[in-house]
Amino acid sequence: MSKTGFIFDLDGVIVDTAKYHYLAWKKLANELGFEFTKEQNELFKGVSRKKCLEILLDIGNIKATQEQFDTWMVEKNEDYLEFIEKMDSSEILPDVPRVLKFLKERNIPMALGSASKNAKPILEKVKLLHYFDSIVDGNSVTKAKPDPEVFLMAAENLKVHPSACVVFEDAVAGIEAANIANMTSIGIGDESILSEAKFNFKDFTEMDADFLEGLLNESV
Ligand code: B16
Ligand code: MG
Repeated sequence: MSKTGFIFDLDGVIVDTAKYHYLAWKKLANELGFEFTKEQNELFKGVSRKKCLEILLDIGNIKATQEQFDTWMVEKNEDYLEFIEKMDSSEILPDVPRVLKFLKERNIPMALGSASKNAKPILEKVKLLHYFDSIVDGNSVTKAKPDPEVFLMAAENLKVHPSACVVFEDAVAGIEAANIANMTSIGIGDESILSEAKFNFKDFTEMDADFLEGLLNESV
């Protein structure tokens, strides 16, 4: 079937916000008296803010009251937003604009499907918001990936059948969500980690126009 709707994850696909999430979580961990490594931050990719704090507190072996938990969530996000404030178009990952332009020129409906509650301001900062017909983010969904809710909602908003949708994802849970939604999953990143994806690319520089044409014309 030819593919008529395209859904993009945000962190790890369009921009690398993981490094800012890391710095903000590390600051909180250090304040609470323990270390948080870049390797541990890998567990946080594609995971909701609340779930991330639960994992962080497990790492530090810290029991929190509900009030402390809520305070730390706010504190981490405020620190994260300070980094976001300084973002500009130079932080867009390689060749993302080329792919967005290619699809836009062909009037292909496009959506964002992200766990982040900060997705819209980030897209505004890097000046890519205008490409998207729909933004489905952490504010719109109740179930986290690998639940397919985020992508099914995006398909519905685009008015495209799920089986005619393509999803670009950098997280294992996101690939799983796309597969459960019966969409064409495309892994962006390490192929050995994203092995469940239908197609794999290290990044968008490896994805040529023929491949994209192939998706549109049902020849791949
Ligand atoms: P926020 P994605 C995810 O983005 C990040 O990968 C993950 O580390 C973060 O915790 C989550 O967004 C929520 O972000 O705190 O901004 O709501 O990959 O789903 O675009
Ligand atoms: Mg991601």
